[in-house]
Amino acid sequence: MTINNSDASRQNRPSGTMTGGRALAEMLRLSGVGPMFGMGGFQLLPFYDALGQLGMRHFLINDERCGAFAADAYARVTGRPGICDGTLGPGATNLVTGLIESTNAGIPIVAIAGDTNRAHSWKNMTQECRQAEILRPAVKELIRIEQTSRIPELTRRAFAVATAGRPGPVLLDVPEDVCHGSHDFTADDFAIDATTLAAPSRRIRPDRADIERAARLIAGAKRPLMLVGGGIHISQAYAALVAFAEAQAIPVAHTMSGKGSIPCVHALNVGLFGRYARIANELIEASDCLLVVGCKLGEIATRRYALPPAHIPIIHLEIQAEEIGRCFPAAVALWGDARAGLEDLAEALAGDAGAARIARADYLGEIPGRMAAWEADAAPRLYSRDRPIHMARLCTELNRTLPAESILVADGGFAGHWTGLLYDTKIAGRHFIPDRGLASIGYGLPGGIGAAMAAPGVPVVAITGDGGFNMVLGELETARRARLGLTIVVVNNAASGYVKALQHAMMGGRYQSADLSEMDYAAVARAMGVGGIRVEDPEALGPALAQGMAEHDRPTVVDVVVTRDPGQMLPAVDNRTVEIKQGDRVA
Ligand SMILES: Cc1ncc(C[n+]2csc(CCOP(=O)(O)OP(=O)(O)O)c2C)c(N)n1
Ligand SMILES: [Mg+2]
Repeated sequence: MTINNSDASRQNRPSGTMTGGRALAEMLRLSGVGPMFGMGGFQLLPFYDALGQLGMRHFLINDERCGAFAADAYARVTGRPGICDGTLGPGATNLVTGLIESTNAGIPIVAIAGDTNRAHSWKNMTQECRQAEILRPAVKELIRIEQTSRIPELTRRAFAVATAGRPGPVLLDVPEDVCHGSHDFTADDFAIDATTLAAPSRRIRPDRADIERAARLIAGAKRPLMLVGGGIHISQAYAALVAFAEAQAIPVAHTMSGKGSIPCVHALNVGLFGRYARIANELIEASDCLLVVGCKLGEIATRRYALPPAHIPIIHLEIQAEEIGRCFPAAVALWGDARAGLEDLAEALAGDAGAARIARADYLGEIPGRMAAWEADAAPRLYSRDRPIHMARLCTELNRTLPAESILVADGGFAGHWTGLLYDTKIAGRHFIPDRGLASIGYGLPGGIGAAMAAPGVPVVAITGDGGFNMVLGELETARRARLGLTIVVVNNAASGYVKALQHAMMGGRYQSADLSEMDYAAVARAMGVGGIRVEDPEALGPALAQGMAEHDRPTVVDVVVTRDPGQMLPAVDNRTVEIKQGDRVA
């Protein structure tokens, strides 16, 4: 452990008698955390009081789930653990959905839950529930703090776990008496391990012999292809990825989480693969070697495990050893950090790079033609003048209007799938943030709040379905109070659209519990004291987005009236050609 023993850090450390809540706040202060999101209660009162006294930024959220979502997005943008909290019982259980998102997506979080006073636990205390058992499988690690004196040590441990290996959320479960109780601390108690304050805290390199085997396989491949996921972002392997791809002339396809691993506009980026794709699925079928990096090869990425074909050898570079071979056998398993592994592969293949580029020139030469054919086919939708507005046109306008450094946060419904397929990031990095860990609807707005706080001065746009927006509407109040210049695009189809589209495709158009009221979310926004623009004409999209992004201290809702036709909702290039066989999941 590298304890930060610099003079500045030592002088900053508190000492003396203080409450557990104060000690927790002091540890977070010394750890340099960003804004925190939560809703208070009796158990954590000393913690809240200390936050105020220490001048730390903490935002009251209207639903703890949204606090967890906001912390998740904050962590994705900064790489530093996001912080959220909830009171015992309902506060703690409301955190579950958000924390599972972070667990599944590998995002570092330190979450805090108050718990009952142990002098009275299990006597029907108000709001008491078996929260530790409920939360334990939702997080990477749950740490129950049993002694006030151990708060600094166990907070240090929470950061260490959150940022090590595959990052994830850690829940500190703090009984009321531990938080309210006092202890005489020394300055040394408040040591900080500076190496654990951002993920990844440590990098492990794949085994040398495995790198050599992988390098031989790649060297012999005529049509190698990289399939990358969110692990590139977690590892911040951007430079290593683009350098390797360019040196070896290997195209890159990505999952929704992996978008932005290399810029979407890069010549080697062949777009999304899996359930929805431009040309990447065809390239997978025709490949003779797949290098999978930081990607779980889960259901959506593999069209429910139908891709890739079994005969194509897979090299799987992954930080979590047991994920390798879980869904598809790996010809070569590379256990390690994405950046380190790509650097090692590049080095192992450096001598052959020139010859590889010449040998693969024709292969790479296919890509522009394939992309152009795809785009010609998709053009009527990408540039559609339809009213209600076509989703593809909305994506085109996002591509035209959002500047390179902006961040698009995409909610779990169609908003995420359409933009996953059609939104183009212009630079590498976390400029597209979908909640694919658990794919809950309702992430868009609170995720936008977290991202906007993480990147002040950068335009942040959150795109969400009307159903997802309804779920978390109260957070518009949070965004207003926080004076965030966040733009929220509501995909207003007056429906739980994904469900409706599936019922259209698979249930003969019998719609059940799939319709929402016709609403004017711009008017709702204005009534809540924030900006609201209703857009029904596709030509008005660009100016509305620009107006939203020009606001710096209040949010703007851009309510976009999109198609109500469930036959036009699925993000395939051509919705009319969906073929359904018994038992198929078409989308
Ligand atoms: C919490 C949660 N409940 C249910 C679902 C299943 N689901 C996926 S998309 C979708 C439709 C959501 O409607 P909306 O947010 O309006 O998006 P649309 O599909 O209409 O664009 C639903 C219900 C989910 N992803 N998350
Ligand atoms: Mg909808």
